[in-house]
Order: sequence, then C-alpha cells, then structure tokens
Amino acid sequence: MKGLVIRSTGSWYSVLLEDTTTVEARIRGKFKLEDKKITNPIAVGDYVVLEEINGEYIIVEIVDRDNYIIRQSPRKKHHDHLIAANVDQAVVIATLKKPRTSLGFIDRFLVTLEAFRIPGIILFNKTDLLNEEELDEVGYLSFIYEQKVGYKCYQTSLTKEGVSDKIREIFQGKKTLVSGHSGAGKSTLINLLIPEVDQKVAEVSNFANKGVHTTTFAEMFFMDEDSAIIDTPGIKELALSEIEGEELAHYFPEMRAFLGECKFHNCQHTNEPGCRIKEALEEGKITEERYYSYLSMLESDDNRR
Ligand SMILES: Nc1nc2c(ncn2[C@@H]2O[C@H](COP(=O)(O)OP(=O)(O)O)[C@@H](O)[C@H]2O)c(=O)[nH]1
Ligand SMILES: [Mg+2]
Ligand SMILES: [Zn+2]
Repeated sequence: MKGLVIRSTGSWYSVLLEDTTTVEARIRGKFKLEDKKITNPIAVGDYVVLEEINGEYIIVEIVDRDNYIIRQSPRKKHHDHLIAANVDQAVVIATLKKPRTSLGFIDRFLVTLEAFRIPGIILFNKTDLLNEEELDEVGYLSFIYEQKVGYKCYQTSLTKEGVSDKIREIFQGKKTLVSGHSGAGKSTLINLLIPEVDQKVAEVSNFANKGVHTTTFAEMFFMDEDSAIIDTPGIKELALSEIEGEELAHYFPEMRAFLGECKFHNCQHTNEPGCRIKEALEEGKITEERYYSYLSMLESDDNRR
C-alpha cells in the first residue's frame, strides 16, 4: 500500500492513500537520512509504503525523495529537522510590520532553498499596514530580490484585498511549501486559496507583535488534485544546516557569476585582495544588504560545526 504523508505530529503520520482515504500510521524501525542526525525521519510530502498489521498502519518504507528541506533542530543540538519533502517551490511570506521579518530571515530561507535547489518566491504581505515610506521600502526590496537576485516578488494585503488570480496562479499545479514568521499570514493565505480548510488564524498580539503559535505541525492541503500547499509551523529562526563556509556564496545567485574570478581560489570574499565579489559590490551588482546577510551567515555559529 502506498500513500502520501500529509501531516506529521512527531509519532503519528496522516497518510493519504491512493483510494483517497486518510489513515493514521506509525513508523517501524529506523529510517536514516544519509549520515545526518535527524529528529524526525519522515516529513510531510514523503511518499511511503504502508503495511496493515493487526489493524494498525505501519510505515515500512520511504520512497526515494526528489528533494527535501531541513534546518537545524531548534530543540536538539547537532540534529536536523526535516521540514518537508518533494516540493516544487517555496513561498516565503514576509511582512515589514506585525511582525517585522528581517532580511536575515528571508536570506537564510532563500539560501536554504538554493542549497536544496528549490525555487523560491517572496510574498510581501500586510502592505495595508504600511505608510508611504514603508511602501517604498517594500518596493526597494522587491527591486533587489527580483532585479538583482532573481526571485519573483509579489505584494499582498490578504485580509483587505484577498488573493488575486495572479497569486492563485503561483500555486497552480505545484506542491508549494509556505513559510514565514508566525503571524505573517500563512493560514490566512491558505484559507483564501482553499476555503474548505478553515485554518485557525491567529490574533496577532499587539503587545509584542510576535504572533501567536497556532500551527504546530507541518500540514499539506490540496487546492485541487495537482496543487498542494504545505503550511509549516511558525518558524522563528531558520538555522542553516550543512552549508560550509566556502559553499555559501554559491547559494547567493547574484554572486555565482563571479565565483572563480577571485585571486584566491579559496576566497571567502571578506578582506582578501583581488576579490571579484567585493568588486561587484562596489559596482552595485551585488547589493550591500545581501552582502551583509552573506557575512552574517558566514560568521554565524551555524557554519562552525
Ligand atoms: N492588516 C493585515 N492583517 C493581516 C493580513 N494578512 C493576515 N493578517 C492578520 O494577521 C494575523 C496572523 O495571520 P495568520 O494567517 O494566522 O498568520 P500565520 O501565523 O502566518 O499563519 C491574523 O490576525 C490575520 O488576520 C494583511 O494582509 N493585513
Ligand atoms: Mg498559521
Ligand atoms: Zn572573493
């Protein structure tokens, strides 16, 4: 029996079978992901083989993945956490207000996507809350990410204007991972795209503007037969997994073109002489903002394991 994991709670997995029924299943035995230590061996989006034993459904095999996305486990040191498997693309919902999404968060997410070769799209939401100056900032960020880096960007105010056909089209025929800080509007978006889902939408706490945790487990929802959306639990921090210092620049698309042109082959593009990346920065081909993100990722503990 084969199925698709559409929800995982840690020890139980909801599996959609080929006959369109959903069963709750458990794992038997150990599943390994290469040589990594992972906190959860199976993720939403995994295709699995099931056996029915004494009326219980047991997952006995994971079908080879097209891709997967992991981050460092926020709870367990030196462990990774599987976020999802077999996705076609990922949308990151970013907000300048309530809560503020840092560029660092956006860039870390995009770097992770690059590392797993998953196309990324940025949706700037809650534009209704912004004054003129802040709207200019969104415009500027959209310009950077689209023109200088190459990610498609959209602006939305989901609660005020709903979803346009243009936004709906993004999700058509694909399996899309939706990420963003808790409170950014993930559930609101999914409810608009798939009204039957009726996901609980959080009250944004005015006090901290941090947003309240309502979704705890990743879950897959179907817009139609070939279009699925994966909601990820409120991710506050995305610690990169398994990206080595020298690799990092490869995951900044705007830097890729210049790699190999530095004087030193092992250049980390910080203070080395004859660095082509620094030159491109001077020429404005790489933006200060993105270069700053690069440096902070390079220096962060994530890369010193
Ligand atoms: N002003 C404004 N509020 C929004 C918008 N989109 C979502 N919200 C509100 O933000 C809060 C958090 O949304 P939710 O979808 O639960 O965020 P999630 O944590 O990412 O799933 C809810 O109160 C939504 O009504 C928007 O475009 N503008
Ligand atoms: Mg939510
Ligand atoms: Zn260099």
